[in-house]
Amino acid sequence: MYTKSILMSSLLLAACSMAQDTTTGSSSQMTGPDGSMVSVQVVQVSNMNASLKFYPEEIRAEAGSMVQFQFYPRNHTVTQSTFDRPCEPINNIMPNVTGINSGPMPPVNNMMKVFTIMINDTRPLWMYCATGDHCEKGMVMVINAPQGGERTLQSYKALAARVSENGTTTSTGSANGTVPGGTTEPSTGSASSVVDSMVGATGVAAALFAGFALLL
Ligand SMILES: [Cu+2]
Repeated sequence: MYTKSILMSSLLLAACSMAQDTTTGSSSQMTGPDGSMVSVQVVQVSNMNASLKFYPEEIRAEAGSMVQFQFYPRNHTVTQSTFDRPCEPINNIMPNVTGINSGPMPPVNNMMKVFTIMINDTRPLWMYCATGDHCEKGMVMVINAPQGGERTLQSYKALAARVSENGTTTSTGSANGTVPGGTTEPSTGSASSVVDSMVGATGVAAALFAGFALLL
């Protein structure tokens, strides 16, 4: 019924007491095991109209906070790329980076799937949907975009749109390990880690409860 594609983060939430807010881009608070509050921001992946967008498309997330992607029908993914190569998994470009990748998240029995990541630091996380041509059509978002400079959501989206024009779409299983010069992306490690990936019943609160119950 659910897929739980990993894994413990360093944070194990024993109890969650939260004020649920279902509005787009909302932030909820959860109580961690040490009693401190953990912030959880929600990003909608598509919506009830099946639009090819994230809501919101740009957020800032502090280190130690969490971001939960909530998947609306149809099948979408949340996949990390580099800024320079949108629509391509970051580990195709940088083999030493695992990268965030939810994999396909189709709805099951009309239940919403969620995918939650822990933000480990505030380096940029450029994200896209790897389903079909969704990325090229603008289904991209960024967490902690650089302040100032040219690496903006708009330029990332423009690069993504050019992928289809060039016909150089993502190749799966690529052995290409070339790291393009001049990149400012992290060369090692990841700015975030996956907390959980599963089907939730009704929104963030239930989803988080379900997820953490699985960990106990
Ligand atoms: Cu999509």
